[in-house]
Amino acid sequence: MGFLDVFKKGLKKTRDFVSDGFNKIAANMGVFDEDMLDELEMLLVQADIGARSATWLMDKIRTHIKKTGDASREAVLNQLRVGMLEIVGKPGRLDFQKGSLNIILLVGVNGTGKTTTAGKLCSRYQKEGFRTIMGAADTFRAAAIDQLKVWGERTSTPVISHDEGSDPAAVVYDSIKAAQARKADLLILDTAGRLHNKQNLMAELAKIRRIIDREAPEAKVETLLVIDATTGQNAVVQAQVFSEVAQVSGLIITKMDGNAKGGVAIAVSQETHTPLYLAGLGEGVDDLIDFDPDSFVASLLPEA
Ligand SMILES: Nc1nc2c(ncn2[C@@H]2O[C@H](COP(=O)(O)OP(=O)(O)OP(=O)(O)O)[C@@H](O)[C@H]2O)c(=O)[nH]1
Ligand SMILES: [Mg+2]
Repeated sequence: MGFLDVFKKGLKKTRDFVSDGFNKIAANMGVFDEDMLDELEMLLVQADIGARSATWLMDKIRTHIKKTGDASREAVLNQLRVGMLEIVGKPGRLDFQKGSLNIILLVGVNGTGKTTTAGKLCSRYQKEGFRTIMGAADTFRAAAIDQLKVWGERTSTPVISHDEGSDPAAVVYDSIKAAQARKADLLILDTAGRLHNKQNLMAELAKIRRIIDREAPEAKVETLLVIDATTGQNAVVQAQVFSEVAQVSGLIITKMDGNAKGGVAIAVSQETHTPLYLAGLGEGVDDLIDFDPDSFVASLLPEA
C-alpha cells in the first residue's frame, strides 16, 4: 500500500466526515454562496482543524473568490487543499544514522500512546538494521514498566528498568550506559506523562535532559511529543504546554484512526510550528507511518 492508501484507510472516519460534509454542502449548486461558505467553515471547525486554521482557510477561499469570481466547487476545493498544505508545511523526516548513538525521548500526557509508539519505533528501526534498546523511564506505575517490557519481548529488544517509583533520571543514566556498552544505534526512552503539576514535569524532564547531555554528548537526540488526535483541541493545548517544559523537536500524532478528529493535525501545525514527523494509525506494531502532508490532505478532501 502506498502512503495515500494507508492514510485514506487510517483516516477513514475523518475523511468520511470532511469529504461527505463537503460534498453535501456543494451538492445542490455548482457554486458556493455565502451560506455554503459558512457551512464549510462550521465543518472545518467540527473536524477539529481549529478555529484559527478554519478562519485562515476561509479567508483564503473568500479572497480567491473575490479576486477571480470563481466560486465553483473545484476552485473552493483547490484553495482548501493548497491552504491546508501551506499550514502543515513540508514533510519532516527523522534522520538517524547507524553506527553512532541516537536517542529518542518520548514525552506526552498519559494515555496518548508513548509506550505503544516506543514499541512501534523500535520495530521500525530494527527493520532498517538499527541495534535498538529501550529505557523504562516511566517509573510512575509498575504496569507501565511491564508494558514496555512486553514491547521489548515482541521486538527482541533489551529494556532497561528500575522498580516502580524510582528516579526516572537514574533509569535514563543506566539506559545510556547500556546503550553505549552494547554499541546500540538507537535508545528509545519512555517517560511518564502523569505528573502532578507542570513544575514537577518540567523539573523531571529537565533532569532527564541534563543526564542525556552529560552522559551522551555524542548522541543525536530527538525529543518527540506524542499527542492523541482523538482528544481534539486538547491535543493542541498539550502541545503548547509541553513545548514550554521540554525542548520538543518534533511531534507524533497518534490515534488518527480513532475518530473524526484527525483534522487536529492541522490545528497543531498551525499553533506550534513544530515538525510533524509521524502518525499513528492503529494499535498494531506497523501502524506508524511518516506524516506525509500531501497524502494527509488528499485523504481528508473529496476528489476534485
Ligand atoms: N487506535 C489507536 N490506538 C492507539 C494508537 N497508539 C496507541 N494506541 C492505544 O492507546 C492506548 C494508550 O497507549 P499507551 O501506549 O499505553 O499510552 P501511554 O502514553 O504510554 O500512556 P501512559 O503510560 O499511561 O502515560 C493503548 O490502548 C494503545 O493501544 C493509535 O495510533 N491508534
Ligand atoms: Mg506508557
